[in-house]
Amino acid sequence: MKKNPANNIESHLHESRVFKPHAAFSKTSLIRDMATYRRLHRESIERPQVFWKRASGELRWLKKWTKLLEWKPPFAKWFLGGKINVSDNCLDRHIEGPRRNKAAIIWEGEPGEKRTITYQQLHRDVCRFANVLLRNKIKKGDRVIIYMPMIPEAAVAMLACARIGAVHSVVFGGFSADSIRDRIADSGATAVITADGGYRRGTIVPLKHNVDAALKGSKAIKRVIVFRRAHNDIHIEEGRDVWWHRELEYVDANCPAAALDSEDPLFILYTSGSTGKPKGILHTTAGYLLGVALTTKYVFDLKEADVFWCTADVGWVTGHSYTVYGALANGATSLMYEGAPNWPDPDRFWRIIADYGVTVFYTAPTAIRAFIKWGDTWVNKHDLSSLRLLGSVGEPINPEAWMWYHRVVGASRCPIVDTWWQTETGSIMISPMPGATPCKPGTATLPFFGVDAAVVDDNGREVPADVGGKLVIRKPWPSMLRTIYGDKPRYRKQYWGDFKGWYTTGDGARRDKDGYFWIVGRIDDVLNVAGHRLGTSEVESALVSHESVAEAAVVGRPDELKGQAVVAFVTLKTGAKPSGELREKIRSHVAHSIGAIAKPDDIRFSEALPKTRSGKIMRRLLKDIASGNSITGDTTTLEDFSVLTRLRDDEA
Ligand code: 7RM
Repeated sequence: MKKNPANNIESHLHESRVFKPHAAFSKTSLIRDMATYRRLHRESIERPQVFWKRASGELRWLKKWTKLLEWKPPFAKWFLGGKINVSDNCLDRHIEGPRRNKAAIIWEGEPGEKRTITYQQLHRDVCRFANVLLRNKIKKGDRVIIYMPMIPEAAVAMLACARIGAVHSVVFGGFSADSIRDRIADSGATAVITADGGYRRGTIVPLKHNVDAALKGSKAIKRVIVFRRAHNDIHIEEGRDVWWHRELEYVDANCPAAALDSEDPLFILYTSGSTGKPKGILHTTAGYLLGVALTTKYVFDLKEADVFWCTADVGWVTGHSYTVYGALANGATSLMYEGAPNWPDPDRFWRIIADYGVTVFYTAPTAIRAFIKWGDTWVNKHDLSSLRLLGSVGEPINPEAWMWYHRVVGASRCPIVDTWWQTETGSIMISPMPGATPCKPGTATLPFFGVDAAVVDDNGREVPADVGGKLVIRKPWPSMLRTIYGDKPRYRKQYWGDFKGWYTTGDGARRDKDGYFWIVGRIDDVLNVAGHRLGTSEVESALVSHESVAEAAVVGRPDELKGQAVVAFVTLKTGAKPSGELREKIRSHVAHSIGAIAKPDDIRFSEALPKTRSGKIMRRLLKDIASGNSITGDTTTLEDFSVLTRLRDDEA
């Protein structure tokens, strides 16, 4: 254990397993060794002009940029003077060559329909739908809400907005009417693109119905365009609502991509703030596109024949950056699946991988922990030998889950890229290079090109190895957020308020002796036990490494003696039964693996944990429950409200 004079976050978990990339993988990869990675990373930081001039040459510019960066902290502009179009880069330039008839999107609906859409077809669909937007008086700069199921038309709608310069704001299809209403109000949107319904766990999600409820009593939305997906009964408001397929009858497929400014807004995506109203994260055109294009290429080591499956919904930033923009900018084949991973059975994902020969699979730790819970048999039933690379994003991946993913899904053959980034960063910031970086279970390893990441104490000094602190980014990067839509003061304060000119991520981290970054949890969630500051992820990883534990979340509860007591919410694997004895065993297991200081004072068994739709555990809500307080703050991003009610009923 390290001394802790500067009130830093302590680290108790030490992982010694190292997995080097297999020679066969490295041989054909873009970055084959650490020397190459380090040389390029150094160049990107020390000679950004050289690095970004070369990198930006991978995009098609309608007019070349003249100035790389204008940095008036905290406001950045990248690639000034350039004209470019995201949809042109994702579509038009591919159809001029051999990718014309390559699959751009392979889609499977939850009920089982299959569609393959080539680049040429997607281009045509996007052009026609862009003309539908124009016909409906949606123009450059207008904000458009997209509230769709995971169907190719969600991508078509996004790309069509991008084509004409309209600013999309995708609202996750699982969100309620309230969330839509808030986002319309905040963004000043004038149009909504939706579907009648979508499928989730065998039932129809009534999307159009939710939109109607959201629009009640408001005149802000002039047009609702409805795609027919589920054929459920819906109401059409004359003068406001139109059918997607009917509109297509009036347009042709000729729609030149608008020459947009590098800094023209591309989209707003709302993320829940810890309190109060959601924040509209604003991304612009050229820098964002370059960030996602470059990270997709290098982190997933893309090959022309890959079938790339990022399981994230397009309502989440990962869906924007990797399912849609990053994949298509690279001319890759992107797989989209509409429904739940356990519908009709817990092997749906593995079935899809086998059916389509998925080569690169990118998912979240929350899903991986669910797969573990459901059992290996579901995975082993299928031939997953097409897989060559696995990815993880969204939370720290517990070493236990990493090992399972590696062994059971990857057959000990596939590298795993644990990618750290945020809605705000736009693209992956910290990740292994799969052909070069030796991996350790639980760390996102090293920064991507152009990323100057550091772990610092409250005075902004870098902390020594294995001491925790705040994760900051010390230089602007092309795909960074530009502001919080309509709230510059909040943007300045939230992200740039701690250290002058440095971006505060809000995450706690430590670096090990090899310089690898280990995310220890959100700074706001750090526990303070008898003067020791502990990140949540190490304690949770210790819990998850117990054979009966599927998932865990730890929070602090005020304690007179210790400042905070550690309360662990634990869900058990199928077959394990809650008991006093098991509780004691788990407590000792934690004490044994990371030390007595982290031993939970209290373990609460629960069937589920409160999560966001993207699978992140909402510890803030558990904190309220653990302390016996009423729940405060925003709960609109909560996946399943009944989880909270059940957790509270357990208290009674
Ligand atoms: C892409 C995304 C961002 C927050 C971030 C972290 C956590 C994401 C990892 C991770 C550890 C990772 N955007 N996070 N990836 N923590 N290791 N590989 O998730 O805006 O929704 O969330 O997610 O706390 O700050 S997000």
